[in-house]
Amino acid sequence: MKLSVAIAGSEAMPNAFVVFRGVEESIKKAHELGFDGVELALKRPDEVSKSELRKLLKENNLEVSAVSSGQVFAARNLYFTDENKENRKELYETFCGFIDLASDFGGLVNIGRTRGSIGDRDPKLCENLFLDMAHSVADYAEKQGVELILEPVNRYEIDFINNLDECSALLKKVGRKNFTMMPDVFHMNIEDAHIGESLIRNKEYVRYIHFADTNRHAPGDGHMDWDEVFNALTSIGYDGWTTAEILPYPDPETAAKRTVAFLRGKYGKYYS
Ligand code: LER
Ligand code: MN
Repeated sequence: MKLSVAIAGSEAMPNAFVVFRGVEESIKKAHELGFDGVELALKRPDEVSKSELRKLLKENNLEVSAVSSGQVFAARNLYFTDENKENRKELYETFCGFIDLASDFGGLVNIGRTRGSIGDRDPKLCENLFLDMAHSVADYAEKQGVELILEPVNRYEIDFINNLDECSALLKKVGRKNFTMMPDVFHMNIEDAHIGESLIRNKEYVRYIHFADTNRHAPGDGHMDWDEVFNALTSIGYDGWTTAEILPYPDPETAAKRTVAFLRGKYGKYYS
């Protein structure tokens, strides 16, 4: 497995759930502290220049693990279940931009809160709005060799697709090879009855994973059963990215250092 850390541009909102802010400084820090990659949490595709990014990654011997889109929802209020035509167009164009970026860097684009909520609307209508946008972005992504990864998110942040079973059921309806799943063990701790069993039951779709402890602090700083997480991932043959998407507590550097020390220490054999 490989270890990545979520980062964002310097003006990212507090709820971006990233460790470091400012792309250039973050990439340097991630390298210094012992990560293999960075997940780019972006509001807009043009926040980073491809040539600048390529240079920084090369200098720091890092990869992009994925492009994530939570801020497109949190800061721009764009989401898959929106009925408004203009907003849908803007969302589609934003995702095409992320897909273009991912076609050179990492090959994966996440859909977390950006799927949007249901609220008091008809759930079937919302599902159809989601599927319509999912098919459009999957078609574009397929041409670019990129995959979309849908993230189950806990009920306190969104009311649509909270656990892995719900996500798999929706992914079956999406029915595209390049549209799979990104579990986040922080959300799973709230929503899935059993983390290990749920990962195993939904293994067909598990493509990428977010790591945080139960309190969203660095892995090892809460009461997550990490043996269970690693045993389940090993049993399904998972050998991809594990990305720390945690609160920068007590400060970004300490949170990142504690993540690396814990995962490369106690669970080092999974990262060699
Ligand atoms: C939000 O809680 C989260 O986990 C992000 O990865 C998705 O927007
Ligand atoms: Mn997450």
